[in-house]
Parts: sequence; structure tokens; C-alpha cells
Amino acid sequence: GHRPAVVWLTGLSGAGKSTVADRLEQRLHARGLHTYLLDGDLLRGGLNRDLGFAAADRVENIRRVGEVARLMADAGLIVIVALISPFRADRQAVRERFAPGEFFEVHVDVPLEVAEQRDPKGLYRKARAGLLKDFTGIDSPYEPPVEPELLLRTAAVTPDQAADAVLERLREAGIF
Ligand code: GGZ
Repeated sequence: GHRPAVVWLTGLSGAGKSTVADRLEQRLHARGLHTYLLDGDLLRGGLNRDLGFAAADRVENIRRVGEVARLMADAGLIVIVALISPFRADRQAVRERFAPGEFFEVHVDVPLEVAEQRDPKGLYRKARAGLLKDFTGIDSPYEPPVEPELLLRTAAVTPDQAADAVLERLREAGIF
């Protein structure tokens, strides 16, 4: 068995949130644990398809995903969230919806230059060219966590190592 938990991956576009989230989910499944992955990019095609990238829309995006995570934790799942979630106050508001020891804020940290070099979808290029407005790190802010439960520097570790570090953190906290 295991306790419910939320692993909240926050960081720039291209930091590796979705990749780490996928690997983490595979590892948890391999141990027979029940999980659900909420990926911001995918949710924007359904639940959050009415939302854009202006600040107010991001605030609502984070709130909604936090509430869905709350419901899934109530159902007993280990919920993995991959969301830029750039604003400290919004992440704090989500944290307050959970019991102490249930919410794990994980900063998927990468220098902007590295994210921009990776640019897997060409979005940074478009943002620099002025074709994409309100892009995080370019013309929209990212406020890094001050005291995250875990800091992953994805320029220095592989996605597998990063996923292992999260797994270890959950084990340490007695989630499983
Ligand atoms: C940031 C954007 C933008 C803008 C499109 N700013 O890395 P991706 O491409 O594949 O995933 C990112 C996703 C961000 O959605 P989130 O719901 O995680 O953002 S937030 O928490 O801030 O609400 C990115 C893509 O959408 N994308 N335009 N302007 N990312």
C-alpha cells in the first residue's frame, strides 16, 4: 500500500518536467503503486482548453489542476503534476489544499539558456521572434520556488537520475 501524495513539478518550458514525470510514473507503476499524471500541456487540449497564457489564465490553470490533484489524492492516488506554474503565490495556494507531508514541490531547474538551446518545439525561437507573446522566461515571469521539497538540476542529471531522486524523496517521507 501507499499514502496519497502530490508531486508538483514546476519549471520552465523545456526543463524536462514531462520527461521526468513519465519516468517517475513508470517507476511507481513498477512497484505496483497507483498514480495519475496531470500534464499541463495535455490538459490544455481538454479540461483547460478555454485558457491561454495571460497571467489570469495561468492563475486559473494552476487552481484547476490543483483541485483535480486534490480530488485524485482523495481517491488515494499518487498524483504527478507537470505544470510550469510560474507564480509562487499560486503554488502556495495549492500547497495549502493539502496536508503537511502530502505535497511535494519539485523544482525542475534548468538555466534559461539551456532550455532555449533544447527548444524541442521551437517555441523559444518563436517567442524571441515576437511570434508568441507571454512566453515564460522571455516576456512572462518565472518565480522559482524558495524552499522546494526537492531541487532537480536537469542540466546536470539525466531524466532517470531525476526520477530516482523523486522516488527516494517519496520513500524517505514514508509515502510508500
Ligand atoms: C509558456 C507555453 C506558451 C507560453 C505554449 N508560455 O514545454 P511545452 O510547451 O511542451 O509545455 C508548455 C505548455 C505550458 O503549459 P502550462 O499549463 O504548464 O503553463 S502554466 O502553468 O504557466 O499555465 C509549452 C506550451 O504550453 N506553451 N505557449 N506562452 N508555455
